[in-house]
Amino acid sequence: MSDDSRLERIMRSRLRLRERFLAGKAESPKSDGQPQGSGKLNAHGYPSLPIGQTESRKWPVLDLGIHPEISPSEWRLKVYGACEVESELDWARFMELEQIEDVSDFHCVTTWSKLGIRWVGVRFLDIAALVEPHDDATHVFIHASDGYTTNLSLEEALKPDVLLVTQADGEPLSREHGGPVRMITPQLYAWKGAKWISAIEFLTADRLGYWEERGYSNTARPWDDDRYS
Ligand SMILES: Nc1nc2c(c(=O)[nH]1)N[C@H]1C(S)=C(S)[C@@H](COP(=O)(O)O)O[C@H]1N2
Ligand SMILES: [Mo]
Repeated sequence: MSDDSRLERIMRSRLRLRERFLAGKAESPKSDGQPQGSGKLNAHGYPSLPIGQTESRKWPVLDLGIHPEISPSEWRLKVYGACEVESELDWARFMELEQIEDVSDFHCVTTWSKLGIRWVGVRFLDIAALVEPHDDATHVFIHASDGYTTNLSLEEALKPDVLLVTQADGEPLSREHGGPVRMITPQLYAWKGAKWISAIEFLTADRLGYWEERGYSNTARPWDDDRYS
């Protein structure tokens, strides 16, 4: 396939995914409806401190206790499942994708929130477009190098602030926070964002991840106090 037609297909896939995102937004009045919380409104018009959360100045480390040591040159991201083409990105290819700077908040279900982290990373949507997800793909299952997994509806994953980040507050993302690359999901509780991300799997039906199987909410909306199922 020529580079031109490949690019064209990625662009078309990107536009289709964007339509999916917009359609999903209209269908989820709960998350975009009556957000509960306090504090200044954030970029989405939501209170910066969701109901039941307290601001933390420090950024705590929370995980299963395994901190894989992965150098950027060793890091790989597999993208596969219900999609037209499969892909394996290395650091160099990842860095060629559009690098987004964004500021967003981080809400842990254990009630701390870290506000205003400055991130650099690549939009989930741009990575998804590379593999041209099938129209019947409804969810993504995220795999991490410590064995952790988490699941998201495709509509949530396609939100423009969902990034695979390599920097936080001007520094390379540290190993304990999931470096070299982790995902962030600012509009959901932070367990939906896998540290040490290793693979993105497109699914045609939902499949519960590590915490979702153990009683955490599948939808995980901080402004609905939507912590456990
Ligand atoms: N790979 C991996 N990602 C993970 C976890 C984990 O155990 N392993 N824990 C999740 C949980 S419960 C939270 S609150 C955040 C914590 O991220 P932090 O340690 O950078 O604060 O990472 C999420 N992502
Ligand atoms: Mo968490």
